[in-house]
Amino acid sequence: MKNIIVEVENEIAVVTISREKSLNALNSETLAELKECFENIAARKDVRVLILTGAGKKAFVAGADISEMVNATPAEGRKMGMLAKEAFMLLETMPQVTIAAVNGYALGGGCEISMACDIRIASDNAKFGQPEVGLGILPGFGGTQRLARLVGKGRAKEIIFTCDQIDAQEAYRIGLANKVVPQDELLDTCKSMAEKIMSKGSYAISLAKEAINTGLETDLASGLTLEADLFGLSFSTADKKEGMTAFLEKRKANLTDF
Ligand code: DAK
Repeated sequence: MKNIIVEVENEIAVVTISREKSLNALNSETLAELKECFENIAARKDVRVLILTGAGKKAFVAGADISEMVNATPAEGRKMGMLAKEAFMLLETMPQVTIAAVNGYALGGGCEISMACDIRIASDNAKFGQPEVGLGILPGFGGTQRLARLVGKGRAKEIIFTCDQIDAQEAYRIGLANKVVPQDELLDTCKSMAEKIMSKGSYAISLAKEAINTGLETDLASGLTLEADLFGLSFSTADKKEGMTAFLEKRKANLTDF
């Protein structure tokens, strides 16, 4: 792969978008590589957490690649949009837990790809924003949908309509970032959160992720029914037996299902 680096260690995949000269802007080639990478990781049993980050200390992802978009036809724009939609959906729905390590600018498509992750941890120099309407387009990689779901309709409209950049502390305050840490500690913080998550039942976590993601897109009664179904399914696992037996025997559980 030319534009991304994938490193797997201790069941954690660190995926680095590596186009530092253009602040890791997403061109079609990078989106295609991300799609392939997410497909591969989703099928792997030896990866339980994916951490997504950008190369360098300045940017996570400064958006879609403007130099590629400037002369794109509507058909090319649509193709790029579909590629991003497929890649982002894979990221959002994969059974693994996904953490965006936001190490600088997360603008436009950069903010949008971070929002397709389960959790966002920001470095203290991170800046989030949706500058698209200043370019004569609107957020098209899910920004109008995911931002409103994360921070509410009013705040999402303000961020999108004004193009204001939100610093890391403000992102934390409004629920866009889960945590803010010094830049030097960003990756280690993400990895220790990953380790904590991996010490729990990975299969149960994947079911909880599905219940949250799908449930939030439906009415409460249907969401609760889905939760009950997945709850029932969790009773079929070895982890459920081991987890409960370990509690009763006052020992640490060894949960292995995934
Ligand atoms: N695309 C291409 N190149 C970019 C870029 C981008 N998004 N952002 C930065 N660069 C490049 C700059 O052109 C510059 O290149 P050189 O001049 O060195 O060759 C290099 O990265 C360093 O950037 P700056 O010199 O500008 O650095 P500064 O520190 O002065 O400023 C900045 C940093 C992040 C504030 C600034 O670079 C900036 O404003 N960047 C653009 C941010 C932006 O507007 N992002 C949103 C892009 S629009 C679609 C759906 C969705 C989308 C597209 C299509 N479809 C459905 C089809 C998404 C759209 C977007 O994301």
